[in-house]
Amino acid sequence: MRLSHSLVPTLKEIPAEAQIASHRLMLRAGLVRQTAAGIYAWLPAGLRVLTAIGQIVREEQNAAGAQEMLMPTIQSAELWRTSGRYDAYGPEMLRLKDRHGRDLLYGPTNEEMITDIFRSSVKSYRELPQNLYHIQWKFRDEVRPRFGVMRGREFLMKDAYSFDLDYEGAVVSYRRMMLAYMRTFQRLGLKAIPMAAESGPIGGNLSHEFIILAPTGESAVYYDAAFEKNDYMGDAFSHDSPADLERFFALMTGSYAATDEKHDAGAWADVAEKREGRGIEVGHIFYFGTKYSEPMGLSVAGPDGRSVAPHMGSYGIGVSRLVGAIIEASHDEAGIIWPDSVAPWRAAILNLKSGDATCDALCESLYAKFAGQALYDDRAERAGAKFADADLMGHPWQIIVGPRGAATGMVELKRRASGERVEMPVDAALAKLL
Ligand code: 5CA
Repeated sequence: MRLSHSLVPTLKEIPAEAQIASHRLMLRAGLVRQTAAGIYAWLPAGLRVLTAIGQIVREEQNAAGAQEMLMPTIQSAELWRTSGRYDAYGPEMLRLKDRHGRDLLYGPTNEEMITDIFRSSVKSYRELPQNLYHIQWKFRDEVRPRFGVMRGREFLMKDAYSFDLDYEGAVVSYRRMMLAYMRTFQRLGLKAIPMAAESGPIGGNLSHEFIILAPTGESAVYYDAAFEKNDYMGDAFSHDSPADLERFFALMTGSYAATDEKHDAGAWADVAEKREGRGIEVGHIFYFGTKYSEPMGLSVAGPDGRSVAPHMGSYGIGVSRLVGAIIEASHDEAGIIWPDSVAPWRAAILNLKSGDATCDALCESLYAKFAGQALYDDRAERAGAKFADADLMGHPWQIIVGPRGAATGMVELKRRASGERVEMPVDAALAKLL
């Protein structure tokens, strides 16, 4: 993208309405604009990040054997009455009426809908287990939407739903998702801690939240220092081996974490080294057994011919929240520091003298080689403004092209995370980045 003709409205001044770093930086870097309380438009740079995160989530869900589908945002109230949640959900649910006076709602989650779809087509235990997911917008009419996309009213969630014949099978599905989650967060450049959780209105009795550590996180978190080692990830565990998954789960739940230091004093007794930090919840998984399958009449023929209600789980990741969470975990005074895996562009090309024939030609040839993976700052701005915007936008690499170097085919390569700048021939810079 050429910055001169792009909608990347960066701001020098600090937006007064934003209380936390990620919200300020998302507005200042031109990623989003608020269109109503807790509702955001994703501008081109922001959408590229959201898409990159969604893609990593998708790849890890697929690797764990989950099938992608897409369910609608608008749901019928009738469906939610069959589970009893239409009345139970409360004012967080956005209720609508169509022209015939029928009650509809904008989905806050999809347990009922997937149960209904599954019920109409799956008849035998031989078709189990299955796991289905989608990445779709949700609406929750939060009392206090705040912190930008971290607590929005409309937000993008990946939600997956597992169906197993029995409890033992459901536990394997649950552990498989936990492994997929840890790999997902690792690829996003985040340290995540699975923390046993209350399951709340979604229901069930086996539930974990995934908390990522960020100094400005919403809640305090106390955790075993063992979580800081990420060496349990790698390829040491397979999604296909129940024994591996059991070992992995034991490792994950063998260390303790809680948002309340006083909670469960006994559990802390075994913790060698207790750490204290701040955290942001980026995912939440639940096993809830037959909570939906039974009242909604989902049953399959079991091995002995008798019908059984499948055991279910649901697994959420806050895809749009992750954009803010990653920034909370990775920024400095100058701006965002995108991990390579989710950056909107791999590099920015900074033309320090737009209009100079040598600089322009070198930048154009570089830009062409990146095939869409670079943002070209071709604006008629002074160098200082380009440096500031590139730091603010957080591109992992900056390729700085000035008239003196360009004359001899030299550019400067800056790594945003370390601030290190090295002068090198243009081909060497390309070889390093492509
Ligand atoms: N049905 C289950 C799992 S699919 C569910 O809805 N779980 S949840 O309520 O915990 O939401 C899943 C994830 O969505 C959360 O971990 C959080 O990361 C994200 N999320 C929830 N509410 C919001 C919100 N208001 N704004 C942004 N992200 C949110």
